[in-house]
Amino acid sequence: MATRLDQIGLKHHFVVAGDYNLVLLDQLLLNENVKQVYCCNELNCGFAAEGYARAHGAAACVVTYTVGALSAFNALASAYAESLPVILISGSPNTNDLGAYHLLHHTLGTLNFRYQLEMARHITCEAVAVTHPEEAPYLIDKAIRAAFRNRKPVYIEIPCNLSGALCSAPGPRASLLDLPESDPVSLAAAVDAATAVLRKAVRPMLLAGPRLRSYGGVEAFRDLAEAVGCGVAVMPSAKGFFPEEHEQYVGVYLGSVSSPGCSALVESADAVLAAGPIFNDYTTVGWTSQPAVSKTIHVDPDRVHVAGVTYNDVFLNDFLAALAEAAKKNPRNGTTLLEFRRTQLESALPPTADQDAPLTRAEMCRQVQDVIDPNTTLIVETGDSWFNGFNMALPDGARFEIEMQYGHIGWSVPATFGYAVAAPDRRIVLMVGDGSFQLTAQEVCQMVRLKLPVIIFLVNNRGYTIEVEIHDGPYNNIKNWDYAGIMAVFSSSDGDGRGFRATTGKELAAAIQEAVAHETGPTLIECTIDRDDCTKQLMEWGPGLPQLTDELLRVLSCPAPWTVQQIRLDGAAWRPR
Ligand code: TPU
Ligand code: MG
Repeated sequence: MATRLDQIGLKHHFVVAGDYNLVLLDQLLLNENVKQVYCCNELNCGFAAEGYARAHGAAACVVTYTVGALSAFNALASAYAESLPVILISGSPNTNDLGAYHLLHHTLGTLNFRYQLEMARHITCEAVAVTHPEEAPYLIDKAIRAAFRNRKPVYIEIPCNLSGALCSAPGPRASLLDLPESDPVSLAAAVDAATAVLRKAVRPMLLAGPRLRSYGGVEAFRDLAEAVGCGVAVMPSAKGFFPEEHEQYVGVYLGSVSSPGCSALVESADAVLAAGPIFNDYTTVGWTSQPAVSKTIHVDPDRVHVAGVTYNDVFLNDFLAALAEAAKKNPRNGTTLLEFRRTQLESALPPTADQDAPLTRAEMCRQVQDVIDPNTTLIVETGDSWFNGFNMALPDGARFEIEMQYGHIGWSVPATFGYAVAAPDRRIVLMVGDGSFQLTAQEVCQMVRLKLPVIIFLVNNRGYTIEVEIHDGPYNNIKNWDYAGIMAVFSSSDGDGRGFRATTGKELAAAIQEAVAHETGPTLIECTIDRDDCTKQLMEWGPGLPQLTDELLRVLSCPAPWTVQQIRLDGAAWRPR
C-alpha cells in the first residue's frame, strides 16, 4: 500500500488512528516519502483528503473500523459528487474473528463484518476487502486504477491481522494511472458532428463545467476556445478553469444570477458547447435557466451528445483536444463578444466604505478582493460565501475551490487544511460562514499544528443566512461563538494561530495587514456583519429554489383512497379535491 501511494505521487496521507489500523499505520510510516498527517475526526480527515485531491490530483486517508469509517463516508460521498479520486483505507476485524464467533467492539455487536464494505459500494467506484495477504497487491491496484480512471473515490479494507503480513512485492506502476482511450470511430464522428454545428453557428458560446478539471480537459478547452474565437462563460464550480483576464471571458453563468451580461449571451446563443457541465436544481436556479438542450453540445466525461445523437466511449479530454484541432475560427464568432463588451459599463471599483462605520458585506468583499493575487487559491463555503466568491475577480494564476454539487456545510475548513498541506507555496484564503464553521471548526488546530499560514475570513452574520433566503424560521438562528477567541484555544502553548475581530472597515484592514504578514500559522478574521446583509444574487437565487410550498404539497400529496380528511401539522384541516 505504502509503495503504491508513493508511486502514484502522493506526498501525504491523512489519518485518524484507531486500534483496527495501528499496525497498518506503522507499515505506512516505513515509507518516508509519504508523510502521515493527523486529523481531529474522520469526517474532517475525509474532507482534508478531498481538499488535498483538489490541489494534488488524488489523495488517501486511513481510518479505523466503523466508528471512523462511517464518519469518513460523508466526505467520501463528497469526493464522489465532486469527481475526486480519494482512496479511503479502513482497518477491519481479523480474518479469524467471524469463524471464532468473536463479537467485537466498534461494530454493531453482531457477527456481520461485511456491512461497511457493502455501504462503501454506494459511494465509491470500487470497494475491495483484502482477505488474504497474497490478494492485497491485486486488490489495491484494482481499486487505485479505478479511482484514477473514473476520477471517483475508492474504498480498501485491510484486516488487522493482515496489516503486517508479507505479500509479493508490487511491480512497477505500469498502467495504473492510464486513462482509457476513446473509441476512435465514435470520437471522429462526434468531432465531425460538433464541427458542423459550430461552423453553422452565428452566435456560438463555450461553457466550462465543473467536471472539466477532474477529467483533464482544462487545457484542451482553452485551445478550443481560442480556435473558435467565441465568448466563454464558466459555471460557478468551474470558476478559474478559464482565465478571467482572457479577452474571450464573459463571466460566471448561473441563470438569472449570472455575472452582468453573461446569461443573455449563453441563452441567446445558437450553439453552446458545455464541457463537463452539471445542470442541477442549484445551477439552473430551480430549473428556470439552462441553455436550450437542442442547441447544446453536451460533453460528459465519457460521452458526447450532439444534435440528438449520443457518442459513447468518447472521453472529454480527447474530444476537446480533437475538436480544437478541427475547429476553425469563423469571423462571425466574435459577434457575441463584441456585443458583450458594448453592454459592459466601465467596471467601476466598489466604493470604499466609511472606515469607522459598522462593517458591511460589500466592504468586506472589497478588502478580500485586494488579498487575492495570482498565487492565491480562494476557497468558498456553502452559504453567501458562494456568491461573494463568484463576484471576486481572479487574476491569472489565482484558483477557486467550491463544493457546490455536494454542498456540505463545514466542508471548507478541513478541505482548506488538506489543500494547504498539498500546496504550501500558495496563499490560501478561505471565506466561510459562522454556521458552516461550527461543524468542523476544530480542524483549524491542525493548520496551527503544521504552521500553515491560511487566512480565514469568518463571516459572522449570526445565522444561516442562505437558509433565511430560501425559507426562514427559528431554526436558522445559531449560538454565537467568540470566533476570534477560538484561535487562542487552538494555539494553546505550542502554536501560533491568530484571531482578530473586525467590526469596521478600519479594523478589517488592520487585521488583513497582520494576516498577510503572519507566516507561522493561520489567521482567522471574524467579520461581523448584519444578519440580513447578503448578496443580491442570494436574495434572488434562494427563493427561486423549489420549496415545499403549499402549492407543491397540494400537487404532490395524493391522498390514499380511504383518506377522507388530512390534518396539516399547523392544525388547519383540508379535504382532498
Ligand atoms: O453566509 P451564511 O450565513 O449563509 O452561511 P452560514 O452561516 O455558514 O450558514 C450556512 C447555512 C446552511 C445550512 C444549515 N446552508 N446549508 N445548510 C443545510 C445543510 C445542513 N447540513 C449540512 C451538512 N449541509 C448543509 N448544506
Ligand atoms: Mg451565517
